[in-house]
Amino acid sequence: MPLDWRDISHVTKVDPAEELPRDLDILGGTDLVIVGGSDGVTQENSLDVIRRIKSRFPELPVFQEPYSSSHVSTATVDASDYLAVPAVYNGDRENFVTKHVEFFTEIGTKPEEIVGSGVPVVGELIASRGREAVAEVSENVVGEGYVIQNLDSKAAAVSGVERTYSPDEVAGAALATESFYGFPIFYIEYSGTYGGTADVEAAAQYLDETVLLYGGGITSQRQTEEILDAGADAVVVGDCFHDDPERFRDTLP
Ligand code: 1GP
Repeated sequence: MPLDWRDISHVTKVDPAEELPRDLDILGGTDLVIVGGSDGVTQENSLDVIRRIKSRFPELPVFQEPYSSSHVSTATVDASDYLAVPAVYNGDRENFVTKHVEFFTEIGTKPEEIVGSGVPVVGELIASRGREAVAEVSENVVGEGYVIQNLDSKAAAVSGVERTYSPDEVAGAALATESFYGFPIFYIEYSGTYGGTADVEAAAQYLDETVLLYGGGITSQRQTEEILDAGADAVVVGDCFHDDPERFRDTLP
């Protein structure tokens, strides 16, 4: 599914390890869903959530954002539109290099070497459907350059983040994304707390081709508008969707 980011200003992050609100209709106003969390995520709960959202809103783009390749299966790849893979600038080496090389090593491994080797997911895909399927998966992987700015968040803990970036460093990471690494998305992550506009403004000045996402602590339309006015292409709303579905409607622009 080709995406036009000009149509996307509100993204909902759905955590497959958490309860979904009883009434999924509240997703009617959002422009994209990212399925992912930082704790308790499995292949099974990811697939269940992706399917439930797709069966209610077949046209709504759904990204799966795993923190481990063990969350990904042939079925989750088929059910979602893109696989969004975070590369955490201020995380440890595991979360900027190691995981990704391992993942693409799985993708590139020859079928005969994979069958029976216990290599998860991608091996299964190659063995069952050939290399075209592998090319398809590779094309659907979207890299996200991430900066995690809330040290108390689970996201920081699982990514080995020990230090947040200053606005100048956020700007540097944004410029590196746009001009050097080439990830299509730059994501400022304040998961669980509202970070305000300083980092968004710092990053936005350097981003032209790259989509700028901000997530963290959004519970009102005023905050959504503030972040969009500061230069983000879209806000990402997570906790409020699970914790206060009525209030969630108010985060829509
Ligand atoms: C989390 O950026 C998202 O990955 C959204 O943050 O849960 O604080 O809304 P919240």
